[in-house]
Amino acid sequence: MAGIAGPLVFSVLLIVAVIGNPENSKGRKSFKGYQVLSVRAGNEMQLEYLNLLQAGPEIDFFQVPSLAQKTDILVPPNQLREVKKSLRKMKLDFEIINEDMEITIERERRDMATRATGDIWTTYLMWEDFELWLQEKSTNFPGMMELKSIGKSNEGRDIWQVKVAADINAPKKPAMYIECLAHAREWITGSACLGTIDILTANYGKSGTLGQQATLMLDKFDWYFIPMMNPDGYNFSKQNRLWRKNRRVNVVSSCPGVDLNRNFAADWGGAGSSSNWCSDTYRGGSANSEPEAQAVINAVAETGDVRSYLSIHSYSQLLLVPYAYDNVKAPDYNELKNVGDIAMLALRQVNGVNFVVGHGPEILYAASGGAFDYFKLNGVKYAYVYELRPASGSGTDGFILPASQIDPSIRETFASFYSFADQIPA
Ligand code: 0X9
Ligand code: ZN
Repeated sequence: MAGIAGPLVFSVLLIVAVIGNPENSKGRKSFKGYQVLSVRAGNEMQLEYLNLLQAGPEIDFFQVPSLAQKTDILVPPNQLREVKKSLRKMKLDFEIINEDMEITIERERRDMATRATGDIWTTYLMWEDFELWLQEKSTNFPGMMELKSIGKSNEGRDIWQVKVAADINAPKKPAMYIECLAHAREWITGSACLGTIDILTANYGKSGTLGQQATLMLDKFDWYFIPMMNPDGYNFSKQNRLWRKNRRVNVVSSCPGVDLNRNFAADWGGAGSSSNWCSDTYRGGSANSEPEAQAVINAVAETGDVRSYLSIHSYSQLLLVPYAYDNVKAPDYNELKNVGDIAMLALRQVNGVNFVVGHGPEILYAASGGAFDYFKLNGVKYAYVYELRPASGSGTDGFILPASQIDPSIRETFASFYSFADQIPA
């Protein structure tokens, strides 16, 4: 314990430190001088230290600390020296994978300014434009698409559900669900939902590969999308590009937000979640406490006969097979793993991008309260989590996926959705 004492004191200091939140001229949070360190924990003591660091309010963990993989952490400039010193003291190997996060964010902003607004294939649509796109698309495809508000967020925004069907007025078919943007900063996931809606509506009944795929998908199933599960957080990510949680106001702390992927009643309060409001994995006051989670739970229950629930996240290039909440595999794990392997083969065939398939707690970390575990526990057989591009530890910019990768990312993800539709019995 003596070895951990110094860093421990430092962690406590971190928790109590009052740290400014510098904003640039546009009211956006500035990440000037923030560095991303990629840290590898090799033993339990080092892991415990990372967990302590994570409890502090100002260090942003891009992954939950784990012995299974590297953890990328975002450190503000005024703590860099101390953090690096304490990591060295704990003999924790680390590598600086981003020298200044503000430069990365600024680059993205400049790049997006040069792109046509409203084109989901070449740019990220922010909250207003995202809603507008959904509304316009459903107006253009009234026979195939139904846009429905399934509830309101904490700040009163609609949580939209999009149903895409071969014939919207025909009797119901078995349902496939795809959920995106539970985590605000994972912008590419919103593109994956919108892109899939776009491909399905544009290609149903047509020839060519996409035509054949869209036709099989819609002849066999009805498709339901929750394209933006966390509209408040997503809207806020304009001001703070690395925001993750929703925007629930807390009465006893100045840290808002609940992690929606820790809030569901799937071993709620268990591994990989925090009771600390300021943590990025704060689980909320009780299971299913968040209106965004409730809306999705009710919508899925109302739809009924749901065959698959795909939670789309980023980043790391993974497909996670349930359960995530603990070191326990679903009884049909092997079957789901095989189906997932084939889907990721289809994904890889598009652009050669490799996704690793496996059990979350083994290849990533245990995480309770996740939406996909909740639906798996409640009778949806094919429940998975995607972690889209980029790969972790690849020296890239993590959540800030260049807009030039939206198009290829949508296409490869779509190919895997087709493969799931092809393999899953109707
Ligand atoms: O931590 C999460 O909620 C997901 N990762 S993310 O970086 N997008 O936040 C992973 C959820 C599923 N997790 C595991 N099976 N460990
Ligand atoms: Zn996520």
